Amino acid sequence: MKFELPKLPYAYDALEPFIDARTMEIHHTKHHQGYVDKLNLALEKYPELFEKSAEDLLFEINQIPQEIRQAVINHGGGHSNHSLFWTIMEPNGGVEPTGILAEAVNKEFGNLTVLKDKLTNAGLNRFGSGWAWLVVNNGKLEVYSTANQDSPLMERKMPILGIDVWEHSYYLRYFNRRDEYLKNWWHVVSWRRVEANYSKALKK
Ligand code: MN3
Repeated sequence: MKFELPKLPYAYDALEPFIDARTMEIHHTKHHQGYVDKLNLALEKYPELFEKSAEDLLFEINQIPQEIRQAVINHGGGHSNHSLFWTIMEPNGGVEPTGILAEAVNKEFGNLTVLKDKLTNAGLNRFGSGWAWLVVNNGKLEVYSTANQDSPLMERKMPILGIDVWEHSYYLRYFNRRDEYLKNWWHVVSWRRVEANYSKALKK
């Protein structure tokens, strides 16, 4: 089955004022849709690959035919990364985690503020376009960033939180001020969903 653009779990204006409605709409209907369309196009010659999820394609990236591998990295990555991104944001977000994620964060980073600073810096220091990530790597939490749409899944790391730092995710409201976007992004993070992703990632 061809890949499809997932519906947003909230309205385009739900994350205002931190992320504006116009940005959300263009980001979802143009950028994310573009990754979905180009992923579908790339797989046309290998229709058996439509049976896999984008996540499986990325996880087994070395088994993808050479001629479409970079397209799967770019557009499969774009599809997978954005599908995660929409779900780890929510209106009235920022409610701090209290369960197993909070425990792991305190153990590995000291406290949540340290983790947020690390993620913010990962996003700030990513030159050009890319993502800041909180991943589970061999059962442990890790912060890092990737360029372009490169997915942590290609390195066998399970992404549980990703912050899009491509300019298209903030330029209309914040212009060149990525630091301000990242500071405000914490108002929309859904730690509840990140925690659910964490508990799933531990089982893999
Ligand atoms: Mn994006």
